[in-house]
Amino acid sequence: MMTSEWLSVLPKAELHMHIDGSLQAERMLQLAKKNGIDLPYSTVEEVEDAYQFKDLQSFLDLYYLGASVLREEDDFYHLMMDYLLKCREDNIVHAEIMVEPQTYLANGIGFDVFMSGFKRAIADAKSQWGISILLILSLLKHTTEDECIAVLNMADDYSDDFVALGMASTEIGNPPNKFQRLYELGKSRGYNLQTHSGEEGSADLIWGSLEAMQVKRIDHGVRCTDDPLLVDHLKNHQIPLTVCPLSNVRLRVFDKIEDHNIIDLLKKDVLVTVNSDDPAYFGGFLNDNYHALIDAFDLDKTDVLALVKNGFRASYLPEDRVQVFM
Ligand code: ES4
Ligand code: ZN
Repeated sequence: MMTSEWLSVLPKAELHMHIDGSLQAERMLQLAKKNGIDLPYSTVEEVEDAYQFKDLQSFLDLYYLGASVLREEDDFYHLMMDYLLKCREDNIVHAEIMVEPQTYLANGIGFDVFMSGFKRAIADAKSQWGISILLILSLLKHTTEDECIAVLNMADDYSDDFVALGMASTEIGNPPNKFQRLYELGKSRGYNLQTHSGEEGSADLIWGSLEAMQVKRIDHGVRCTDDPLLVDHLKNHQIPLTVCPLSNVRLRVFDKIEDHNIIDLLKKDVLVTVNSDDPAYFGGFLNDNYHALIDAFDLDKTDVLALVKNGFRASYLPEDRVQVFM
């Protein structure tokens, strides 16, 4: 019998989590009030009622609105600490967290403000209970390549704090070749390369991400199943997909969790991992995502362990650290 106790004590990794997507309704309302930001909601219920998304864009509009309440160093500290406390609850022992500077820069907030808050929270969590955290510099596909390069340059002062360069936001209309130069620069500066791809967009965009952006890890990637040759390629090269089951249902990539293809991909030996994406918006943190899959596909412990181990194998941890969890 697989109990939720068994799942919750199992050490896990999370590789696809946007820090702004972990901003919970209560914290959002508290920060809006403190910072004098007008939001179209005044109660937790009103915030959560607004989270009915018809596609990626309808989500992104509310996601950037939510993040607009973050202003001071302490706000970023609390945002990060709230998520790290959730990690402790879910027994996430290693997390690779996406930070999106462009969202904050647009509100007039500099790297020094948000990075100090994030780093202070991470240092506190490390000293209080011990957790492994890596940060991913995530740029936004709906902005220009020149803007992204400017932010990559600003991040030079924090290059020791970011393990990888990634991209999120709107993939349709913003194809991989738009960012070829950005990724060449990222590679030359030693970042691991990843990107969101094949969430709403087609398998072609995943091929483009592998070729034009030279990425070695794909966020989402679930549309790969439209192209069997691509599925073979992902399997043969063990290119990780950081899959987000509840997100995919909430953003209508799949109608219902039973239609999700992650278990088919797992059985085909594609390196799929389970993640929460934007847990405050999509109705669940990491363990909720595992539980949704366990219930929908009647998974046994062997299946769950395979998914959990994939989370470590697909991580940017050095091989000797990965082995600890095999
Ligand atoms: C995102 Cl689910 C998703 N897709 C693309 N960009 C994003 N940013 C935050 N969540
Ligand atoms: Zn994402």
